[in-house]
Amino acid sequence: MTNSVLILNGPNLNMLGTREPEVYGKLTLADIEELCQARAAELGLNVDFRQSNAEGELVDWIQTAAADHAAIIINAGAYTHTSIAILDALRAAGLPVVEVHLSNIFQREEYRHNSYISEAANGVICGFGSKGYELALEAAKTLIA
Ligand code: CA2
Repeated sequence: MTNSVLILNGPNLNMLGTREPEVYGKLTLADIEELCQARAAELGLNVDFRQSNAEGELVDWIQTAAADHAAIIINAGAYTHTSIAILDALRAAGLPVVEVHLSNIFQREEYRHNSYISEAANGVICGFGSKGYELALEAAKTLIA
């Protein structure tokens, strides 16, 4: 049984740290990956941390996730609010799913209040900035056990 967690990041999250620090924090995505690697080591997990701006690439990664990973953590960025394709892939993956968002999407524009992803997620963490990724790893550990 693998202890590897696939952490997926969607469109524009590669821009973290360059703009809108008041919404998304000051850390870059590389900083967040470092936090995840450190927390995962404490939890006895391995992390495979990826980002793509392409919806199809995210779907491809979800489709093959079960071969090498025990759980998926996903911040699908704006695809959260639009992508039935990612929802369908997550449903078919057969793995525990933790949805994470840096910002509290419910405090923001109405079009961010709906998440298609949530229907396939065991749970959702939002509004805690980069700490949410660490919380998601703890949740993933519980779901894998
Ligand atoms: O709060 C989150 O984590 C989001 O998933 C972030 C997405 C947004 O579309 C979701 O509604 C909520 C956007 C990430 C884009 O981040 C940027 C950061 C700096 C500069 C440009 C974009």
